Amino acid sequence: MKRKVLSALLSVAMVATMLVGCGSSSQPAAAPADTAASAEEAQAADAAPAEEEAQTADAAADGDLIVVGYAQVGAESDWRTANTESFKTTFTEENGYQLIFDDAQQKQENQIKAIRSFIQQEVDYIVVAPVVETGWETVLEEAKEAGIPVILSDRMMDVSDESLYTCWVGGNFEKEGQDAAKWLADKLEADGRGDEEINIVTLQGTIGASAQVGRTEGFGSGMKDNWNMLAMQTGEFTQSKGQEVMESFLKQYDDIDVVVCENDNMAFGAVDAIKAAGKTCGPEGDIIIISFDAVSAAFDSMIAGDINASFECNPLHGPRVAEIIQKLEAGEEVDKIQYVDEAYFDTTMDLKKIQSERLY
Ligand code: GYE
Repeated sequence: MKRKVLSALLSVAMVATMLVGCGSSSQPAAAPADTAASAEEAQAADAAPAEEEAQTADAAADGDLIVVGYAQVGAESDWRTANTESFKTTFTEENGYQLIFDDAQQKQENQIKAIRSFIQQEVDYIVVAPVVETGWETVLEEAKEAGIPVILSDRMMDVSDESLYTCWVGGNFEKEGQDAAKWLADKLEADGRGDEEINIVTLQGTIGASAQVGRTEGFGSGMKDNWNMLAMQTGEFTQSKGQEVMESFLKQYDDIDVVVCENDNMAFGAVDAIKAAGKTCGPEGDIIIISFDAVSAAFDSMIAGDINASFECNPLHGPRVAEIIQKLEAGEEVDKIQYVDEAYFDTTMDLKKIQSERLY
């Protein structure tokens, strides 16, 4: 563990200073160089698989692995599963890391507990995909006090003091919402329905999550005068809750034209509810389904003719966060806010081909 090595070096230096009297200052800057060397070793290990195990064991024994605590949201969706997988396959011992993974089951209090436990374990870096945007100041202060950098990934935090985290990497949720509204306007126009009254319902994500806030606001900003948002309710980003909320929307409104689902899994639930109610959806059906994430199962659903379009949100943040950590280890600057480029997919495209080339 780098922090322990560092504090051991500091204690040795302090004792030495005390023995020789005052004057010389300690040089703890040696520690990051050690870690950079271990990262190179890890890369070399990648290149020479035969030596890999021995080197990893050495790194572990020397305490040279970079210890990363990841406070993950939960396991609520396909997107989340792909995101967890991305971290678990990136932050391996072979790559020079020890990953401490925590699944907060979509509860902020669990994430706060996880962060506190990472601080107690003196990890080198804390990575958080915050369930919601607000309420993080106290625990981030504690991490700062302990000198542990906090990297945000996926969802954002809304904190008064931005120096409480090192940087953030993720999708541009507001843009995704804007793109979805623009896609709908273009589609309605192309279908000759540009001037028609259009009734929309939205299955929102976890309220207060930046993925929910951004998508709701982004879509809202693209609403046309002849579009009515009949209702918006959270489906907690899960298929079962999405289905439940859609069932209740269908009971309340018999003239829904469009369902905006703030992730693919809620869209799968919505499709089930619509079919169970004897209605049709998708490109050949009565109700247009717009979704977000573009996970592989959403391609299946579009190919099956159930969902019209899915706006991509890339979950493969493991390598991106690793790159940030390597830069920090090398003493380099990192960009505070790092957006990932994203596209969208709809049933006018060659979805089978596109799906076969995607990683999630
Ligand atoms: O859209 C959803 C997941 O924060 C971008 O969280 C992420 C969202 C994603 O549960 O499927």
